[in-house]
Amino acid sequence: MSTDVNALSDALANASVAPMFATPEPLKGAAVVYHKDLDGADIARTLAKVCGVSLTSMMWKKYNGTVKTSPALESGEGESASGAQGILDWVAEKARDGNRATTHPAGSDPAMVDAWTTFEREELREPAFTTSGMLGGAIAMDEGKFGEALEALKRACAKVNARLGEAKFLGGDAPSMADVVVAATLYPAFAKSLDPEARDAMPNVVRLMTQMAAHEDVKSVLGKLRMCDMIRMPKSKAPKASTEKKEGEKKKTNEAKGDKKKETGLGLSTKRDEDFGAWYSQVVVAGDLIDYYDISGCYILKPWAYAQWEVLKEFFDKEIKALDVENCYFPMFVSASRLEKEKDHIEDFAPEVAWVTRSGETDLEVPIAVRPTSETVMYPHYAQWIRSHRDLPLRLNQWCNVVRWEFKHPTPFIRSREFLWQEGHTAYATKEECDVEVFQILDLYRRVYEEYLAVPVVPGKKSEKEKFAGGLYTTTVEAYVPGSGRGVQGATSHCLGQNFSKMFNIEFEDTKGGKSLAWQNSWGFTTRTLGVCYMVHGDDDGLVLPPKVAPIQAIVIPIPNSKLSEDEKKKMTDIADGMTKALKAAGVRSKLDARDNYTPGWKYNHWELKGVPLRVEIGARDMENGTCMIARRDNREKESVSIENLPKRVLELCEQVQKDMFERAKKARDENIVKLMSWDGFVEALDAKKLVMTPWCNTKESENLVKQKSTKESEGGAAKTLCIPFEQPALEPGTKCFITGAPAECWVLWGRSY
Ligand code: 87F
Repeated sequence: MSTDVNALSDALANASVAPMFATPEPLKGAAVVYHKDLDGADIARTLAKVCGVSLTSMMWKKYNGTVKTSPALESGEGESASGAQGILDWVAEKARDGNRATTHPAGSDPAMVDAWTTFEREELREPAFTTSGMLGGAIAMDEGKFGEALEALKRACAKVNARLGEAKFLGGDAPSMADVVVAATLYPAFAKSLDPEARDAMPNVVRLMTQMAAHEDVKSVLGKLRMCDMIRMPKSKAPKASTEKKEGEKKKTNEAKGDKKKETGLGLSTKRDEDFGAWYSQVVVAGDLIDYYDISGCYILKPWAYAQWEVLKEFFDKEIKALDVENCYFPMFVSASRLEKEKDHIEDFAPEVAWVTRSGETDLEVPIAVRPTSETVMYPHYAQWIRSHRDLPLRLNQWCNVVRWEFKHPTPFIRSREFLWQEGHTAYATKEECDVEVFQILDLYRRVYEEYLAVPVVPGKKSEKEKFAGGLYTTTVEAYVPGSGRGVQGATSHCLGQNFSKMFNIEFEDTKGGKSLAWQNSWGFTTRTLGVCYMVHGDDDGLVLPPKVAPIQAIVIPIPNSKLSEDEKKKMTDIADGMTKALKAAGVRSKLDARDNYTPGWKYNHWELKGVPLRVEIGARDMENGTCMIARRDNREKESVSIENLPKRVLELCEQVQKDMFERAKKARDENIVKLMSWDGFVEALDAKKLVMTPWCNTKESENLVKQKSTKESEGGAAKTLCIPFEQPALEPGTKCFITGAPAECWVLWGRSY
């Protein structure tokens, strides 16, 4: 085809000129491209439009030429080309020969432009088309292939992103052919398969896309750029009773894991260590914890998650009652005058407050806020209730929801716009009493994480910059997520000092008849705790729940085979039922899964995804021997046990699993905290997903400096102080702050964080 380019050139009609591109020489003649939807002709059509090559678009059914593949092109001179690439090549050549200033604008490196168009063809196009095609229904969904394509797409985008980091456009300062083809290719991928989390990782590509999408000629061919808010997988077909059963009977026992997944259609398509964010998004849905809702940042907590929240709630509720804290409930609405009373407290948070401004069609006379926390809701009433030292201490807690209209990327459990929590608000006559309570509560938070969720935490004090601005000091338990390398604030217990009592006039007559301001604390933990647990323990097969919070600790699954008579099958179910009852009687949260419309393989996957710690299987051989099998979710070990000993062994294993999970998480955490004495290696350590302990001068300026430098020196984002751990390594006299060189006051823990 290349030999006839000049002839074709002559045959092309005058063409419009893209305003943001160098003006091409008008080309003469015309060509028609016949295409179906989603067949790749978009790239050629866009390039043609932008570069002023006249290309008319016709639907495939109008085509009466000889080639079989869509799209196809015919020029006025009888020239033809077929297939997306063939047509793109033709257009590119046409544009290039007609006006090289457009495809390779002045100031660009021609080799670079060509390299990026080759890259588009060889690395970007296939995964972009596969993912958006599968999600859009044009290509049959194959979850394995989809996962691979999505990974490849992200890798390719990462390359584009890295290149754009140094340049305005792929070819240099002006948009070139490479920018057009890359943008056109990514258009459907941005609409369907690159969700906000994926896009967060490629800010330069997003910039290129929005720039290109603003281009009139691009818009006229490709339309408005739509960005997907989440990947919507086509609904997987629920296993049909009859076919599932037949498959199960056809297959003998112990299918290989891969086969099992194929058979059941269950399983995660993204591996945790390949794309942590995507893995987490999948695991919380596949693990039956949440469902998405039609308001961004709001999630449905399904029974499987809510039951875990209830376990934590029950523990904590009992413990605080033992400390004489009483439960109560305050309204969820707060007036502007009260909310804004404590200026320091609200200043930073104001943008996140949600307001009710209307009822029906009528605007409210004064808008009311939805509680983001209840200090300002409760304290005006504390002022009324507290008159004398005899009214103290006042120790109240409420279990409720709060709303914070976050603008950062939402993540189920970790950052949502509405969440559940407990908030404790106490008032004492003295600071000493407050101090004691702050630490009692912090230790309960530590226990929630370590004893229940099997997640190790670092208890410590927040820096001045990171503490709750309305209070005196903030204590925290900080967890670590190895998969993302981020720290996460687990829960906080604040001493508020007398700041709020001053503002809200919480005054009491002391023992000597004088007036004193109350000393106050507030403390809270949220449903985030659960998200941390899922992130820390989950694996490529789904959730891994610690026994202490698992709503079902042991799932009992009978494995009948096709040789068994109906009577024998019934007998097996009865035995399994008896085993379940014995487990329940021993205090094990257990359940029998005797559903006959699912195969054992399907059930294994199902309960694995949900993270059930122990699976108890009983097969035909077991039935003869009076035994059963126990399989651990956390390390996949299996053991045979007599049915008689089952409850005792399951109880032992629950303890063992709980302990092992904690130890494993602790080891992973400890291995990922590095000590550094200077800035050298700081960003490298963060990039290697580590937390960093350093000697520190304990000043806000140094924290700002670290924020600045870590942002500049890496694309992974800023680091901040997580806490000043209460357990401090020895600080040799004369040790200098790692960043300012001033005398160090303490060790501090740094990290990127949620
Ligand atoms: C968002 C909007 C408005 C956090 C907010 O930590 C106000 C706030 O006050 C706000 N986000 N906070 C701090 C909450 C402090 C404190 N409250 C009681 C707790 C634990 C429970």
